[in-house]
Amino acid sequence: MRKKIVAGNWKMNNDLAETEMFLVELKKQVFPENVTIMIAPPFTSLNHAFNSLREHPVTVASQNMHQSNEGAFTGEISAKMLKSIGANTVILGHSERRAYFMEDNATLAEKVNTALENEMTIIFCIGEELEDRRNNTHFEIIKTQLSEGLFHTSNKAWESVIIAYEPVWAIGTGETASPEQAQEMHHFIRKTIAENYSEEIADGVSILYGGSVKPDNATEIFKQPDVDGGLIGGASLKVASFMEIVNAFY
Ligand code: G2H
Repeated sequence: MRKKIVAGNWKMNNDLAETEMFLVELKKQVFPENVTIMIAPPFTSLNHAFNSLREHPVTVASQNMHQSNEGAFTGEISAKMLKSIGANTVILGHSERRAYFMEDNATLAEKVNTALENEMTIIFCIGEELEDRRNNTHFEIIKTQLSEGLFHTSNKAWESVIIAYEPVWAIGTGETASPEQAQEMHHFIRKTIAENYSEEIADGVSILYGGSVKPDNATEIFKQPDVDGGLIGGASLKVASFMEIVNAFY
């Protein structure tokens, strides 16, 4: 049975006081046992969130990290720093990192290696742009992102990898991939993993959908056989809508 996961990617939202308000509300909730819940606050709130949620079944993840373990990289955060505050999970390759911070597949492959060396769990994001879908190159783009960023890893690495498929054209736009489009791509991703590793590995990997998931579309998306949950941006910022999505598995 694959893990069902709902992860909230806060992006550059919520200062410390807002984080605290969110956490107070979150800790009042009843969490379903069959869903792994994650939140990825900004760096300034990570330590507080981790300490606050110690007794609660919520994983606190980082939105990014640098590929080097230490050094002269002003403004960056290392895996060791994250682990020292209890953040053992990291989102890598989000399309906003790729687009605005020039993270290419080669850099992401290095980040993947560093995360694995540091025994971290990775939420590896992939997704095509609107142009790619219009040109019918979306499958090719996804295959390249996987092979250049991730497929150099060992079989064992897949115990620590979660994939998030986020079509760029659906991110923060209110536009969502249809459940059928999501299923089609998730199935393709799983098949590609099977071809490069094994059926067993592909069957075990959780593949999350991301891109304007909201309480009113989550159930239809999560119903798809190859969709194992979601990476949620805007709708994860309020506990009420986040929990509706957490409870959207039928
Ligand atoms: C995609 C998603 C979270 P949103 O970036 O990673 O954000 O749900 O706001 O589209």
